[in-house]
Amino acid sequence: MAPFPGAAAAASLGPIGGPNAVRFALPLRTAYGGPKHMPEDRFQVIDEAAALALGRALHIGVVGLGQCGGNIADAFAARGYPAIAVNCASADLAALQHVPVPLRLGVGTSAANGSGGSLRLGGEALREGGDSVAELIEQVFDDVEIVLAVGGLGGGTGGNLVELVSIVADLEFPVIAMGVLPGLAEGYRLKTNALWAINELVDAPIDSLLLVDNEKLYAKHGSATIESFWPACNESLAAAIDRLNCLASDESLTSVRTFDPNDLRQLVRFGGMTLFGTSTIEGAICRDSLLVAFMDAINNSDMLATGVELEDVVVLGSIVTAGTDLLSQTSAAVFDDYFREVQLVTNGAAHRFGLYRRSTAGPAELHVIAAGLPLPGRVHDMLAEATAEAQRFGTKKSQARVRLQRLDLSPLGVQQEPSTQAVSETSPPPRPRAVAIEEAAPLADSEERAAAGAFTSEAPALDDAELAGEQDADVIEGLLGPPSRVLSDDP
Ligand SMILES: Nc1nc2c(ncn2[C@@H]2O[C@H](COP(=O)(O)OP(=O)(O)O)[C@@H](O)[C@H]2O)c(=O)[nH]1
Ligand SMILES: [Mg+2]
Repeated sequence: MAPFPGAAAAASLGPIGGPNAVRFALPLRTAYGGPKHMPEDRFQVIDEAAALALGRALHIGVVGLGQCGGNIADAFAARGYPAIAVNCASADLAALQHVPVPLRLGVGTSAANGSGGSLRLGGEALREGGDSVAELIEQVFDDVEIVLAVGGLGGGTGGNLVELVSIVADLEFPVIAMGVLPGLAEGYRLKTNALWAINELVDAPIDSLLLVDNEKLYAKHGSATIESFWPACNESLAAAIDRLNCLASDESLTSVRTFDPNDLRQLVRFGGMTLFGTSTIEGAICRDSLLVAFMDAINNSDMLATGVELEDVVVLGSIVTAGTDLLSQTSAAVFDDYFREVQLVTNGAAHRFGLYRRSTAGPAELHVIAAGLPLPGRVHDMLAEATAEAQRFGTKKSQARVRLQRLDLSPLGVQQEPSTQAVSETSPPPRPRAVAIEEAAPLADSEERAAAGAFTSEAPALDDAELAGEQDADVIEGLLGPPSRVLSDDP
């Protein structure tokens, strides 16, 4: 499916530096080690990729915070959207493929190190680099009318999305905050960060809140390989938003009832939480099949956090795309009936409608955008999960044996001199003395050692995006007790 004219060209854009790379009118500023101050002139993104973005209904600029935010910004950059990545971890910035190098901004004094899951460290880095972030946004988002600010809310960096949002709002851009929620298994530290971040966003100067649910993304893309998993998630997220944003410019669609840019603009700026989804209309287009698809799009989003009451929807848009065959069998009264039903189930939400004839075959589709919503049930469930997990961990920690226990090696014939020092509660145990293991044959090579579980220096290659947050949280938890801003620092 070609979502917009030139989509193929956008898709073919290689990594930065490739033949179609985004070009800049100015010398490139590297994320680290580059000039401290931005050049006076504006960066001019003059590539065809940027021009493609202008074919959309809304001129959206994306700023990604932290690893997750940067990766999602990268997926938008691949589609030609102007996109900036802000992070205090240089490795995360270096791993991006499509955000132009000059638009990857390192913040914080310990720039190379990241925030290690700490909201406090991430927040300090972002405040310290706030002026550079503002400067870059101003220089790059010349034609942008609305900014999508995105971060993984469980992250020490991305969890400070409210700071980024404030920077963007101070520049007088309307801003949609897109927060990514941790999945069910990501642990209470990440969930606690995310819940804190949501509370901050509730009071922030945002035009609307989008909540991506990683649990949904695990379900949708969990069979992808570990390396392709996040790219697949982020691409499908960017594709879904881009799809809504270019309905009007899709050459395979002909308008029967136009859903114009202003309809979209008003919906995404309405306030509260915004939810969108697409559902297939099974069989013929009739009142019931439309209504089923409508409910499905709102209740079963495959990406966003769900758990809202239909009667909480304040404004909504629905857009139907269908082939000529299906449309020629559908009476106008069907849509009228559908509007009435939606009126009933939403208790009177304002409804904007679009209908497009498709030149391609296949079942009809319904795209729904609902706005003005309260925080979804998923967030309330997460609060309950995090509370239970924190209590469980607290109990475990209080019962855990702090001291490691020595092994009894006598069955191996290993004699070990008994320690002469008494081990008290307060003094650390004495260092074990080296003992001669005369009977044991030396292990021949590293493979044998590995098989015996000895001295393997290589950790299994785990995707740091997958695991770092959780591991960091656990390590920090074990070492220091909960350092979270929520639990112990200034809230
Ligand atoms: N959807 C999505 N989630 C991600 C991605 N990378 C990390 N996450 C999630 O984002 C949250 C924060 O992690 P991370 O972005 O690494 O933290 P930060 O760099 O400190 O902001 C966690 O819940 C991760 O599972 C990504 O590329 N896509
Ligand atoms: Mg990370």
